[in-house]
Amino acid sequence: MTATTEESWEPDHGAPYRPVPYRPQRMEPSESLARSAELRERMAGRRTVRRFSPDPVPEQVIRDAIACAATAPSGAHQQPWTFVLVRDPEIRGHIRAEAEREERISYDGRLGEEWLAALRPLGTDEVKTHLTDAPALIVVFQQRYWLGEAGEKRKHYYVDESVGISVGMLLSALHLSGLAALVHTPSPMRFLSRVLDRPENEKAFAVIPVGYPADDCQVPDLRRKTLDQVMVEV
Ligand code: IYR
Repeated sequence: MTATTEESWEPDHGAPYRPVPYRPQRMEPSESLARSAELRERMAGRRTVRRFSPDPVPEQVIRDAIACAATAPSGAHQQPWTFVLVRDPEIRGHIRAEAEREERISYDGRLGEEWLAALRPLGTDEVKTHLTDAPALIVVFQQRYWLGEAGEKRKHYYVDESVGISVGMLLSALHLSGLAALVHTPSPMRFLSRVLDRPENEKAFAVIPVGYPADDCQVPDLRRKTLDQVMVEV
């Protein structure tokens, strides 16, 4: 399959959309069932990885995953996201140093005892080797508002929801393409705007190291809630 050719998009404030037909071919229920069962199993195999191999990953796979994430629905179709792909080892080192500085303060008590207790089973700490081991970081920014070239501002709606959905789609795309990832949320994340030189309307949402698990990678022996525990039928 060839890559989709894309036309660039700019917000056209207030202009109505032209309705166009949407009639995807309906899938046979048996085919749907085969696909949903396979997807369910593949998604159940996704694990958050904290120990990455430095081996490079095919850059196009990451680009495709970001393109998938950018198909997410968003409030008023404002698409309030920017995905910054960082491969440069020096910048990753810089991000790691700044993240660890903040995390050290967090783990030394800023999080509070209840939060630290909730994290203890996972064994996370302030050492963030994944930021320099993984060959790529995707730093996701939320566009808190739209900023025009002349400095005009417009509200964006449901930004947290929209960007959260797109990150979920990003993680699914990465996993289904064979790459491991971690959602890292150094807190506070303001340093990322400075290090990555992002405009004032953007706020960091998460840092997502991407790569292959290290050969000696281990993950916690955790279990997920069952379908019965998460789903209620009325
Ligand atoms: N942001 C910190 C702490 C942390 C918080 C939660 I909630 C986690 O699920 C994992 C970690 C860190 O990245 O270590």
